[in-house]
Amino acid sequence: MQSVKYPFLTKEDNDVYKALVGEDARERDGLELIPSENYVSQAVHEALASSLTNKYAEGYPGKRYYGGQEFTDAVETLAITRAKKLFGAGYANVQPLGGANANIAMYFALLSPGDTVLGMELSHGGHLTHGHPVTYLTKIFNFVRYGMKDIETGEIDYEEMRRVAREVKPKIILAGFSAYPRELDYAKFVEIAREVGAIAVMDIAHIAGLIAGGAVKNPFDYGFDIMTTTTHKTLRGPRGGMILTRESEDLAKKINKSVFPGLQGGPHMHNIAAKAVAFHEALQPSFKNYASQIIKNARAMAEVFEKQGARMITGGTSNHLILLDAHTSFGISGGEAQALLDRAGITLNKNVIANDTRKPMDPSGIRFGTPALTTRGFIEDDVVQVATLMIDVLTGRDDGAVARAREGVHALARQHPIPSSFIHR
Ligand code: DSN
Repeated sequence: MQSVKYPFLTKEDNDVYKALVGEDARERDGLELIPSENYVSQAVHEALASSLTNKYAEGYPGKRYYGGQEFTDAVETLAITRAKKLFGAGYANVQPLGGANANIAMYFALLSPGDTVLGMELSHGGHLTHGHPVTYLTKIFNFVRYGMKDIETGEIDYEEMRRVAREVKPKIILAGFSAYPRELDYAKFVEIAREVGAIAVMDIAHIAGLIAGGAVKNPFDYGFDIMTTTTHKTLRGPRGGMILTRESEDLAKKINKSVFPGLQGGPHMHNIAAKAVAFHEALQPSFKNYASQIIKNARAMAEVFEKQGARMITGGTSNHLILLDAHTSFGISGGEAQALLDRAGITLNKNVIANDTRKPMDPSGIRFGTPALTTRGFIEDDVVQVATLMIDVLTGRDDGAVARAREGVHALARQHPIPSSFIHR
């Protein structure tokens, strides 16, 4: 029997109810290719809906400002212990409300106003919180850039990075990205950081699940000092952030002070409970298969676009995402490609590419990936069909092409329902 979703909302707030069932249907009937999105498990949903949302818990386990902390301490300690095990970390702070908060707390823990951070050029795949001029961070800290030497292969210009690092003496060398499809040379980053006396930090938000599942390298194994992350992307947890410290107790203490009371107030304990659940799931052997299948699927999609002669930034992918130059490949902007595919039930996002000739609000690129489809059980043959449907839409571009693709999308969605343990009830 079909369980009744939202039994109280149907009676008490029909407007919100309608929006929620609409989103449920969108997620169920369409194909989610935004590479930073995923489906959380029923167990994670249950933790998110728990009574811990009612509780204030400023402080850390065993050291809180308010009473009644028996169960908040239990879930936060579980989340910390599991996070440390997943990533081989000495210390974990699981309280950041998101990836931006995690990065801001990390900067304020390690820097004084005016200090320099050497981070990845944003149009080469970096992130807003790595020092985009629209963020307040640039009013306080000085951000300088490294980038790719060769956009067609994705090779980072490490020698230029070393030269700039020697010149500007950054306090932090920041690795990590939100739109870069290759692995970084972690040993090189650490070597340069040590040479100039910088702290090596990696923002692993996009690939945290791939690291946890052993499908890509772990920057801690190469000597990175700190890793920041979100918990809701490939790691498949609730929305939120986390900061991991490899071994320095001194750095970990600074991070804790910076998160609370420096930046945030009461931690969202229902969310921390959900993080603990997600970390438990990521520690299971099946998560390794999930992580490696994400990459196999992304590669299979890239091969289809390669055969089509499409231009992918860095020439393909070694992780979960593909950054495709829609303008060169199909003669349309990233925004037009996103809108066309949206109509067919395929969700992805327009994205700036390196040396983009178009404006950020309607850039040349589209960014897509396989974490959410892989949770639905898609394997290589299935994602090849998705890529083919995408090409049909991007080359056809008329109502007929969109309608035909929409049928194909619905058929694939029906063949791969969101697993029952991942449906929100
Ligand atoms: N918004 C995230 C992404 O899509 O990559 C990064 O913050």
